[in-house]
Amino acid sequence: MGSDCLFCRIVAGEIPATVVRETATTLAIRDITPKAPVHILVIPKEHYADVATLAQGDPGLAGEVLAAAAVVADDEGLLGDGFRLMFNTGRYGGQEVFHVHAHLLGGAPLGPMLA
Ligand code: DGP
Repeated sequence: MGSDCLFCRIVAGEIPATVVRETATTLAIRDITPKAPVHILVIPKEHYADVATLAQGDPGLAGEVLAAAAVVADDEGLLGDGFRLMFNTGRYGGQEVFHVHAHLLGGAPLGPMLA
């Protein structure tokens, strides 16, 4: 994808971000508009538009995103009280950035999902 994609540009180092974890295939960054005390985005470095495209195109990489999210949740001290991991997908899902990213949210009670 490249220059048109915000998260590809963050992966490339062209746009700054607060990186909390990096692997060969994934990057975890703090969300610029956090909706919880901990709000981190976990993305594959390779461009996939959304989680369905990623899971169908490279299920192994999808697993690496989940594994990275679990490590970050542990690093952030979220495993005891729990956290929310979610992928907004497509227009009805409220997705705004079309480079797949898992939202890792925690650090306070989040309430019911569809309140
Ligand atoms: P979504 O609606 O699921 O596509 O969420 C996109 C998220 O990306 C939203 O929570 C705000 C975040 N975001 C947007 N622009 C930037 C940016 O430049 N840097 C970082 N770190 N996060 C961003």
